[in-house]
Amino acid sequence: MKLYMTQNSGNAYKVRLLLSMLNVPYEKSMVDFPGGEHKKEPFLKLNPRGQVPVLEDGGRVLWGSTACLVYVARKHGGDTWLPTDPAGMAEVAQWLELAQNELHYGLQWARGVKTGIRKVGSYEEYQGYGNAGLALLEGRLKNNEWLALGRPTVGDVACYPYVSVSPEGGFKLENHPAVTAWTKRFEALPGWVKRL
Ligand SMILES: N[C@@H](CCC(=O)N[C@@H](CS)C(=O)NCC(=O)O)C(=O)O
Repeated sequence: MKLYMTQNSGNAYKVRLLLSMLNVPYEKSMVDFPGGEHKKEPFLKLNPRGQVPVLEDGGRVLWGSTACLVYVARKHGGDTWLPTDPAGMAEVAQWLELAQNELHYGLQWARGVKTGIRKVGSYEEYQGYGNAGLALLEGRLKNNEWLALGRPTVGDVACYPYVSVSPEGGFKLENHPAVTAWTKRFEALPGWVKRL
């Protein structure tokens, strides 16, 4: 497998985490963001959205962290990280949904504004979405060790990266003790790797 990524991409980090936790060998292909490689051919053939991550496996090309997580989990993790029974799969999908909405457009974009990567949009609006996401996670994790099914799943993998760096976006994780404890539990899982 080949993972197209950048050093700073939290969405690519999700895929790196799962590949490492499942012990799947892969090659990293670093995309030159400053040089605009992701917005030109031939990269646009891999992902017409012009974004990382992209995963290539034996001629199959998948873009977007959710698709990559689903593929890796089902191909290498059996039912453990993403089951196929309707209720179990849907329970996990709720957290994939949160990761793609409040966490991405809230936590990540607020962080983008604070760190100067993102030049457009309203910090206050992003902060509102992000805080709504953190409150939702806190509510769930107050009484549950993991987001779904009582065990780590791709739901946790998808939510962890942008939560873990949310203080860089001005979010106060100390106000969310259950979320903080969950990040520590996640970091203790076998195969967990640091951001690059
Ligand atoms: N929903 C996509 C979002 C991907 C995304 O926003 N990737 C960022 C890096 S973390 C990117 O490539 N940004 C460049 C751009 O959007 O032009 C996913 O989950 O993979």
